[in-house]
Amino acid sequence: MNIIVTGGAGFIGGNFCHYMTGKYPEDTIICIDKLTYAGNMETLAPIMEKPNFRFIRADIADRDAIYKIFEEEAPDIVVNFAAESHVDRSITDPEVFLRTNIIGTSVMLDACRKYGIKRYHQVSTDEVYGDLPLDRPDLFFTEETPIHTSSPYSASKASADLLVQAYARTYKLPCTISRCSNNYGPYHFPEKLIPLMIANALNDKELPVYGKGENVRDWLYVEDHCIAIDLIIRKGTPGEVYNIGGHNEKTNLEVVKTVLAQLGKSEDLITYVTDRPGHDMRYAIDPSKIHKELGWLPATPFEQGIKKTIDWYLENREWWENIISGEYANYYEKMYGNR
Ligand code: NAD
Ligand code: TDX
Repeated sequence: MNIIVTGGAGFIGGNFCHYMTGKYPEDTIICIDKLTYAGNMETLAPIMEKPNFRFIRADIADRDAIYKIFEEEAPDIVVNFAAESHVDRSITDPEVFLRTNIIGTSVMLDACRKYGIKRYHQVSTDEVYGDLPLDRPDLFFTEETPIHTSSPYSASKASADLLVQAYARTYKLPCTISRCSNNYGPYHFPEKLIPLMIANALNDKELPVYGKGENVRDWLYVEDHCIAIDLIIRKGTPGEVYNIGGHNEKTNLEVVKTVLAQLGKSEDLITYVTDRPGHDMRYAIDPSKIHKELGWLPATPFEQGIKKTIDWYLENREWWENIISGEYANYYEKMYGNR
């Protein structure tokens, strides 16, 4: 099979390309990525020479470029990871989120309609459900929870989901959607909580915790997300949404303290900074549908996953130090300079 993976030079898409090229030598993975600030060819370096992997630099919102790729590659399956993915950036500059996450998704869907496809899979997020209160630990997001977004990022991802559902119903396009909780693991860009805290701690820099650090996220090791998507594209029912989550809720402060403890660094590095505007309080996924229908369960417990992740950042300093020394340095100054 020919499988197009968009956004494969990013965090989760990159891990997915590693996973799929290793597991299915008979399939061809064609990675399409625009290489924005978040795309990194170093992430793909270990698989670039594999005979079943190809990289094409293209923008998913560029209709001509995408149609040409479909004509040449005749994909059976498309998995759309490509997105602007950082909530803080969406608050500062929403427009590019609308272009990539909404227009880009519509171009990918149109290409699938025009050239035909066995499956289109949209990689979405639990953030489309909004947030849950801290004092109701009994509440979880199910696939029936209404869309209720908070940030320009989540609004753009929810818009994309609605488009996918419209194409599935109106044009009978065989689509699936997955909505996953927060991922962590290797190749995670150091603007997101866990890799930022690891990098700052290793550099003895302050660890900026938003507000009181009491917001809760449901953390899933990235490989478990990749396994779930692989199951959905092969065995999931077209037209369905699948929630993916680890039942692994932690406050941000717990996560930050875990990172510091593992690195043997002092909690004095923690600095409380101005909260994110519109900051979602708690995300918590009910993954029972994907468990019952496809037999998926997370394989990596947090204690094991966070250790593997920290070890990876220790062993791959060059990967993240190159990022920090580049464009990202300017972004960091802009985002945290006056906080
Ligand atoms: P990322 O920011 O690390 O990677 C995004 C990739 O998309 C980058 O390689 C970037 O170059 C590429 N890209 C951006 N705009 C593009 C465009 N117009 N055309 C082609 N490529 C483009 O993001 P991530 O954390 O790996 O997230 C991947 C997907 O998973 C996103 O759709 C995100 O919404 C979703 N998701 C992420 C998480 C998480 O915790 N990180 C959780 C749930 C869902
Ligand atoms: O410096 C920081 N300090 C801090 O306290 C950063 C970067 C984050 N935080 C907090 C904000 C959140 O409560 O940590 C939590 C996690 O923040 P992010 O890593 O930015 O992730 P989040 O906002 O939860 O969104 C993530 O999960 C869902 C991904 O970035 C999205 O792409 C995904 O859809």
